[in-house]
Amino acid sequence: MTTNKLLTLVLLRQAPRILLGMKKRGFGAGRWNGFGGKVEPGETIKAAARRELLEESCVVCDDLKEVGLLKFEFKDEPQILEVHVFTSDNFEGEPKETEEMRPKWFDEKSIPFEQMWPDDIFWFPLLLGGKSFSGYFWFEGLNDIVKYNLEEVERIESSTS
Ligand code: 6U4
Repeated sequence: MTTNKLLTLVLLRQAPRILLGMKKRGFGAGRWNGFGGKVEPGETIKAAARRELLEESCVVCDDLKEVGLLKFEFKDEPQILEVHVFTSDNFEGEPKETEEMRPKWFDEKSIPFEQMWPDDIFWFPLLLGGKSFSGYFWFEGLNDIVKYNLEEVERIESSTS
């Protein structure tokens, strides 16, 4: 039986810049990514997104908008990762380096896709264009996408957030 593991991902924007963090340990270490992690039992997905952002970057954001729902399946792995993507341009505090992440602002025109998860290059243009999106990516290992679906949607229907 497959189960879904719920994860969050927050991309903060301050036009024309976007905040990424270099993941220093754990899943996806060595890649630039948004901030996020696992949803704890009893926690809403949005609350988890806010908490992980604060823990990993010291930034407070009470104005997160859910814009993406991405599912990742890895060959020979029963668990599907269900990543809820949020964005905001309204937050408080200066991003600070933590044990997990080294934050850095990037110009939206020079996003380091070659040092990011390989799916990001597909859905970032939708995020940057202010669209909502839903996607499914099938991986073989951590670097190769064997198949994917990605579509723009009206809004994210998320009963749990
Ligand atoms: P801990 O609790 O430190 O062991 P860890 O294994 O490091 O957790 P965690 O909780 O930081 O993982 O969550 C992984 C993060 O990576 C989440 O923010 C979701 C994000 N993520 C996972 N797969 C991704 C992918 N294919 N593309 C992407 N982000 C992804 O852009």
